[in-house]
Amino acid sequence: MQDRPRPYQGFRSQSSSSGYTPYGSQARGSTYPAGSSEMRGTTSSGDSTNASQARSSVYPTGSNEMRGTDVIAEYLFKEKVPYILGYAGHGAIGLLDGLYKKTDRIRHISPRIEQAGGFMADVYYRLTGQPLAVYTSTGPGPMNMMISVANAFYDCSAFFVITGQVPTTQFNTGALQDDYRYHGDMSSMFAPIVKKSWRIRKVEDLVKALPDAFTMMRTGRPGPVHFDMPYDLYMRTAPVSAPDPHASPINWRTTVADETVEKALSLLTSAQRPLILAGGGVRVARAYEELKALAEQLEIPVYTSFMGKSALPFDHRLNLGVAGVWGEYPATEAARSADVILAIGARFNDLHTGSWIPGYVYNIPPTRLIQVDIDPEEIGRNYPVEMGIVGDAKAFLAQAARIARAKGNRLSYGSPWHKEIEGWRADWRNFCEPFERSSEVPIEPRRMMADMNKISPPDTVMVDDVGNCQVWSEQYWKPQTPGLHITAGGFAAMGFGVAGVLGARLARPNSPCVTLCGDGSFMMMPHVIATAVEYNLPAVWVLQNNYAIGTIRDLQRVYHDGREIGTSFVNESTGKLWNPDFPKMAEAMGGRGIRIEHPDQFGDAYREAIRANVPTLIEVVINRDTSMPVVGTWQMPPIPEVQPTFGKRKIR
Ligand SMILES: Cc1ncc(C[n+]2csc(CCOP(=O)(O)OP(=O)(O)O)c2C)c(N)n1
Ligand SMILES: [Mg+2]
Repeated sequence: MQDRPRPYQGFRSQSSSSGYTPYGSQARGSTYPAGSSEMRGTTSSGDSTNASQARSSVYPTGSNEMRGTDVIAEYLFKEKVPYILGYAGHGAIGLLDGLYKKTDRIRHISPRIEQAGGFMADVYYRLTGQPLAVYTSTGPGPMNMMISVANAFYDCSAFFVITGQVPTTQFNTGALQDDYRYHGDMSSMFAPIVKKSWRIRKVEDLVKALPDAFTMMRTGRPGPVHFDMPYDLYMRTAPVSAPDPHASPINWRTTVADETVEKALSLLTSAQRPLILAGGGVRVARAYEELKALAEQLEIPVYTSFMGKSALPFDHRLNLGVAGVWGEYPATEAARSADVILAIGARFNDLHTGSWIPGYVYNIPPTRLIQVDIDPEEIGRNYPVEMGIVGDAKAFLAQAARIARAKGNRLSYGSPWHKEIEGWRADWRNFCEPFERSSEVPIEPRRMMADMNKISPPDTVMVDDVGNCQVWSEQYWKPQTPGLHITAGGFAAMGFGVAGVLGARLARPNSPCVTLCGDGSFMMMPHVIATAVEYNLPAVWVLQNNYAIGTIRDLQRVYHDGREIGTSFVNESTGKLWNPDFPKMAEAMGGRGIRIEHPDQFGDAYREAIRANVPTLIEVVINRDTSMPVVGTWQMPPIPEVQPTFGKRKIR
């Protein structure tokens, strides 16, 4: 038994003595040579140039060897992975062969571009905690996938990515899609956007790599993992069987010392203006109940980062909403006024903190920060900490709630701090409400958001796309059920919501799944409507048409004195704003589409879209000049930062 194929050898020497014949029957025959001990079923003694004989020798019966593809398929079954998403190419058909006639055990979905499959898997994980498998062919396929992998990595979501590579016998040859000039491989390219990438170089490698990869993906701070898989290995065999998932997964949900928690709690409860910050880590850990229990026990108000939105139901009496540049005023005002903050799983990025400039969102110090994170690297990264605690959000919150209960730690509801906060809530409500009743044409975005909040059932999953559309969701979407708001806060790839909403539908087939997207972001992934129709995945795309990549246009208006270029959709010959006919696009792909120009039409259209349960696009022509209220700031260095348009900077 030859351990591994000999690179650069066998293939060439057997296909042609005088030269190298990468394609055609000779090459194919020589890849599965009669009598080779590498391949399953070596009994054929036929002419190696006969393609049909060569092919038949790859699928023998009665062998105790397994093809690489079968090892992978069997392992995915053992992990109970319900879906595999991807886009075929010559470097993936070997993988697909392992799933042939097995799609009753794992459903195969082929979106119209690799990236869409990644976004779907990302959202699926965020809703279920179950990683899906995602595959591509070689070369451009993996690179098309990369944006969605990065998007998941930045937001601590996870899926298993397997991308094709030239066969082990063709490295460094210049074979189709071989990165031979750098002798590169996809592992090098994926390295900064996955938790780990494995260079699989023989079938046997899969036996250890698969369980390791699945454990790593879900352990600690989750993230995607990647296999760089030379495509011959799908069809090659080895005397192995599919591994079992690790029997005793690593327990990282360990608690910290009780004394540490007690100290943190006493700091918090002896404060005048304490707050709890729920970051994305609370959502990743699904620590909703634990968060609620601790907040209610302590009677301490909770606010969130954008990634943490929906950690508590919007109407929970202790929930202040999101803080940040485009956050909600009560949360932002409270954050800059607090004297002690207990932050759980938050990264303190620029959009959340007002570019770290004191007084817009934070005053740390003097505000004292207790920062809990599963990743020690995050602690103290952007602000000094009074206490840094390495721990899992769920474990920590449960432990803290237990200790607080035992000690009877609590602030009394109705304290001066609570009263102050009530005042800020009222100020914000008074500011927002008139917009929510607006009958302006083109439509005021807050009016349509208010209608969506009224009409959406409590189990609606909202997947934001990226842009102003996302920010309208940040400030005005009201998640009723914990965990059902999803946004791309880290890498923020446009198209995430447009495609990701189908992943939501896979995860929650009985819930309305909605994305709020822009005309820019929709046009990055419009084909997803075809996928929705193809696989019967009804979703609702609420497309805010402002004939612009609005966020960026706004930045030009604010930071570049209105010098707009490259940010509006204009027909060059007419000079007029232009976009395609979005409803017609949806209809051409088998979905439904409707254009809404008057606010009074929106509610009925949205209600019907949710009821009808068919893929539906609602284009809403919004006022493109409505400014996003700024409650913090976001600086574009070196230009000085803008001032809030609601509330003001407060340096303590
Ligand atoms: C793939 C990608 N390209 C560019 C950007 C930069 N970007 C962030 S928001 C945005 C505008 C999005 O436009 P649209 O979807 O129409 O939303 P709007 O801001 O108009 O609501 C752009 C270009 C990005 N985040 N992702
Ligand atoms: Mg737009």
